[in-house]
Amino acid sequence: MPIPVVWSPETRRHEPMREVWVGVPTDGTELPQRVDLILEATAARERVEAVAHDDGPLLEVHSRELVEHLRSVHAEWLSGPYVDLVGQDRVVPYAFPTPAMTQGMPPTRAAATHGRAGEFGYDTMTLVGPGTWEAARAAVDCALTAADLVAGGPRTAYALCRPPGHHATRDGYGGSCYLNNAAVAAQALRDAGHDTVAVVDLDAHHGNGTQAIFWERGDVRYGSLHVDPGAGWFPHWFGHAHETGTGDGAGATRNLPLPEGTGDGPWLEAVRALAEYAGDAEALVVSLGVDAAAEDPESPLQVTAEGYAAAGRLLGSLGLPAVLVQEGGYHLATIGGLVEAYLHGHEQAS
Ligand code: SP5
Ligand code: ZN
Repeated sequence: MPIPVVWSPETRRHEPMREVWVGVPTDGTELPQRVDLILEATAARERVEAVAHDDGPLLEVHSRELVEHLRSVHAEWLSGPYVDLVGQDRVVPYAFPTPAMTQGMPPTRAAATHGRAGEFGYDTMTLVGPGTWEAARAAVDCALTAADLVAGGPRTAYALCRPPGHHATRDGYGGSCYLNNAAVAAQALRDAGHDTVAVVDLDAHHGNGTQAIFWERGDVRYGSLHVDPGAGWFPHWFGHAHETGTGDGAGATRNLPLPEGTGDGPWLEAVRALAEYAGDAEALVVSLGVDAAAEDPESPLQVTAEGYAAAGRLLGSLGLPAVLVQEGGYHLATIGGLVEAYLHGHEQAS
């Protein structure tokens, strides 16, 4: 059955402006055009506009503090002295209450907006501007609407989420991600009665946020293949093979870090291993980042469109109800084709 595309025009409203990387303002990579390029490449498919959902499943995977911060912080920034003082309207943290500073002492919430920004944002690359909240919240509605479509039976739906989500933790945002769309989809599938859900993350980067959210849970498994953080790649501190979960989640996390330059052969070997790992779950969420592609400027993996199609066939052949959630993918000339290649492979096999 052809896979429908769930989308929202609101997801275009987030404009990253720039990413501050190692102190240098670089151009934003996670651009609104990504939505239109993917819509274009999937134009033959049925389109479903996302339906507004309440915050239910969102607040099962994120703290209310993070959600309220993201909802209100941009207006607060505008009402402060920042636009005049610093000359730009994006919320950007500059100091972070990490253990290096707190040393076990409980920090008091910062009074200043630019201080509080560092309590929720964990990097300097992920700016909050006008429309960021509306886009991130609309992306969650895309994921939830897609989950509604598949909850009834063995059907697959693709959620064209933007901004992406897999780096967003329960309490924090970063890595171009604000709200964790894939985690929300997994939670919604759990709430719809699927006892075990597997998240398979194909994005070139490790989804530290999704891993963190389900770290102590056995009912949602997380499996990821990604460029090895041990070779120097974001998210640096997470994504190693020795991270396998704890408590009820012991053994429910599986990381397959790959060397720089990995191409279709070994990449698909890893996808096969994750498909096997996911196979006996009752429902599937795929974090569909297409930044592992050879052309992508943000990762050193060398996967082709045929590789993504083959990954689709491997995961589609599991025959599970599946929500496919857009994550990264930054090479504007090819992202649409890569997404379509995956969707075609998945539906062929399922
Ligand atoms: C969802 C996703 O794929 N997030 C990617 C986050 C990783 N970003 C790390 C960026 C590091 C350097 N970027 C240089 C940008 C030049 N414009
Ligand atoms: Zn990525």
